[in-house]
Amino acid sequence: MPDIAAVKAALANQRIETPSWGYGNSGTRFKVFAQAGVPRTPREKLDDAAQVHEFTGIAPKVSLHIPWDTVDDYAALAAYAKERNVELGAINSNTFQDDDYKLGSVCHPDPKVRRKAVEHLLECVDIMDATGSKDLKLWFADGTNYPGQDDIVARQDRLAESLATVYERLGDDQRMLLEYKFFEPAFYTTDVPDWGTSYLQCMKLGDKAQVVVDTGHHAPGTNIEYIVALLLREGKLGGFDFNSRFYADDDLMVGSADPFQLFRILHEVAKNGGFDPETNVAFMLDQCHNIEAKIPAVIRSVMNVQEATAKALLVDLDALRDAQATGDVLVSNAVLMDAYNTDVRPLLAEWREERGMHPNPVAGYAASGWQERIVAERVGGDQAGWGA
Ligand code: AOS
Ligand code: ZN
Ligand code: ZN
Repeated sequence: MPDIAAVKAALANQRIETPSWGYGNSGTRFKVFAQAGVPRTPREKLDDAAQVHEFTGIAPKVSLHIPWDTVDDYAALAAYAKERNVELGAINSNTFQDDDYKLGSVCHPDPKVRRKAVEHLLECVDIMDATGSKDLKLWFADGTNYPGQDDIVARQDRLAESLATVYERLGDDQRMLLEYKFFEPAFYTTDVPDWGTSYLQCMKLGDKAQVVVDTGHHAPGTNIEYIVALLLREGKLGGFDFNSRFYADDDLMVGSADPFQLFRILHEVAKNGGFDPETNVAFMLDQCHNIEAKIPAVIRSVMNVQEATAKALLVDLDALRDAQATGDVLVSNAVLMDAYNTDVRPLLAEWREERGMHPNPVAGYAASGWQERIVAERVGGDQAGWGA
């Protein structure tokens, strides 16, 4: 069995990035349910993210979304984050909330619209320079609704050209992470629908372009861990947008719909070096908490990833390899299931206590008084954008 001290040491290296938009009000296209105490400014989002980090110990980074998190002085925002014991993570671009983008952004048939979209992406890199962020995370709502509406290959060419311009602008230690999603908002074609398209675009761009796997962006039944294993093998897994789905891109708490799938994904990550700092996989959440309290939901999500990680680290890889080599199907499967069925909560409570933390982050946060304070002090909270 894996050595528990080694498992605990590996857990100490884990870093999960939480999304600024997860702290704001969000909803569906039918209704946004406003909650008391939600942040009114990017700084207040950072204040809340700092609470998540304080009670979990593994969530020191916060992703920003531009223009939702626009401020006058990004360096000052990064300094504010540091004062709160967190730091700014990926910069997420937004080329999907402007009338000009009705027919697409970086794939739009009109070069003027493409230029506008690229200018926005370049501005995001400027922001990265100011904040010290290393990752530009790109998701494009581009696509078509009707057969014949536009030329599929020409749109790929426009995408490649637009991305190349932004790629050239990246600093040596900056990356571009290209997300894919097989549907929504377009109904017929989507310009980056799957990992293959993202991979092909990234491969042509170079080493600083990698694929992001958003766990909510696949057709039902897709074997996501298989995609993860292949991308790790190619050195092209840039990161995750973690969330859960029952039907579409639900953006529910990671590990809530299918904790076994999360375990299987993290097993492939663990087995294929994805937790090694050199591999540089960004473990991000991309969630919206429409009906549940936001900070406790983010804490719960971080804990769900941590629990699945602990189980993945408990897989006896030697026993697994032996069983696989001898073709012992039942033992191979049993090795995985033994790890998955282990209750790691006592181990994690002990791990937290060893670090001077509350053994139960949800209870620790509830007892802290922070929720009561923000409900009393903040009036008129910010909207996250929507339930994206
Ligand atoms: C959209 O479905 C993607 O998941 C993006 O990551 C998006 O930018 C994010 O959800 C915030 O809206
Ligand atoms: Zn996403
Ligand atoms: Zn999404």
